[in-house]
Amino acid sequence: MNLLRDLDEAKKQLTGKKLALTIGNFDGVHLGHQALLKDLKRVSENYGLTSMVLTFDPHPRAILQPDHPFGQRLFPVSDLQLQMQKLGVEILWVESFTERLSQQSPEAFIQEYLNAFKIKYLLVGHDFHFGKGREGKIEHLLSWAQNQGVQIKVFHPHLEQNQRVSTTLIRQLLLKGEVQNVSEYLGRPYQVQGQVVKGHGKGSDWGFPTANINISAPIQNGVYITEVKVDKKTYPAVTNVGLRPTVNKDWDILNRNIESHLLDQSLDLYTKNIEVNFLEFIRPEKKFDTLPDLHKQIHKDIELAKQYFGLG
Ligand code: RBF
Ligand code: MG
Repeated sequence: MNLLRDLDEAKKQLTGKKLALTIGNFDGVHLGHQALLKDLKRVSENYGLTSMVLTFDPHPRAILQPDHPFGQRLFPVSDLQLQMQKLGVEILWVESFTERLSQQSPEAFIQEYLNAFKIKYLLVGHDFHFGKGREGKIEHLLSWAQNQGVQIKVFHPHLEQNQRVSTTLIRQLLLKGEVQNVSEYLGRPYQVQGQVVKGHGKGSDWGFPTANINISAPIQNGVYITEVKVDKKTYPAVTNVGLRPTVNKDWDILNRNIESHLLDQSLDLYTKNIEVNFLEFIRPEKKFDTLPDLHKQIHKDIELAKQYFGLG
């Protein structure tokens, strides 16, 4: 897969290429996105076109609505790149989303980003908008396409178990801890990645060493059955997401922590980069009256996770 980073690079690399293009955020590359990308690939193969995805980073919402609760991406751009590659996309163009781009009229966007290229097929989601204030609508594209001889396809929401799959749906499920449903809509588990930092080491003292990462993730606080990937190996685990109210005196909201205990392992993962895949929700995080109560519960959580993995 070829990676493009800006308009100049795109102009240089795409001269003479006939394109099957799609434009969008593709945050999460969920099953709906995957269906659309398969259509892009099929059409490009059938008609001898080069398949290309144009996407933006940061997510336009982060610039347009900085206070929006869904400002944060579900998955980083590096993951988007990986998924696009897996799906056989030939060119991925990640354009910087800037103030300037956000102020561009729909006409200017068409002029600068579409007319510069030989687009034969343009595939967009039904809710696609572009240009300043989301003023650019699919109707704009349809009349442009008619003049240019471009074929346009508007992709309708993908249904899975009678649900329209969308990034918003996935976000809502994550905020309820429903990670099993999330996996079904994503086609893979929700995951976070980060570098293991020093905890206060109490987990080890209490017989359940943990690997902590300090990243914010748009997921419900609670205890989950997970898989932790590190150094290309996968370990069954149990993970607490939250504020540790039992031990944290002033429940520092900013100090949200993702803490994983690897089942039947005693690895020191300090400074390693780990990936936590969320498989099942066990229970919400809770403030216990005493430490022994907390420990008893954590040992129950560990037992439940072991049963899930058939670890007796
Ligand atoms: N801390 C809490 O205050 N409440 C919890 O419900 C809670 N559940 C946990 C479940 C698991 C499986 C693990 C590994 C940790 C949990 N913790 C919880 C965090 C716990 O307080 C922390 O691991 C120790 O303080 C050691 O850092
Ligand atoms: Mg720890």
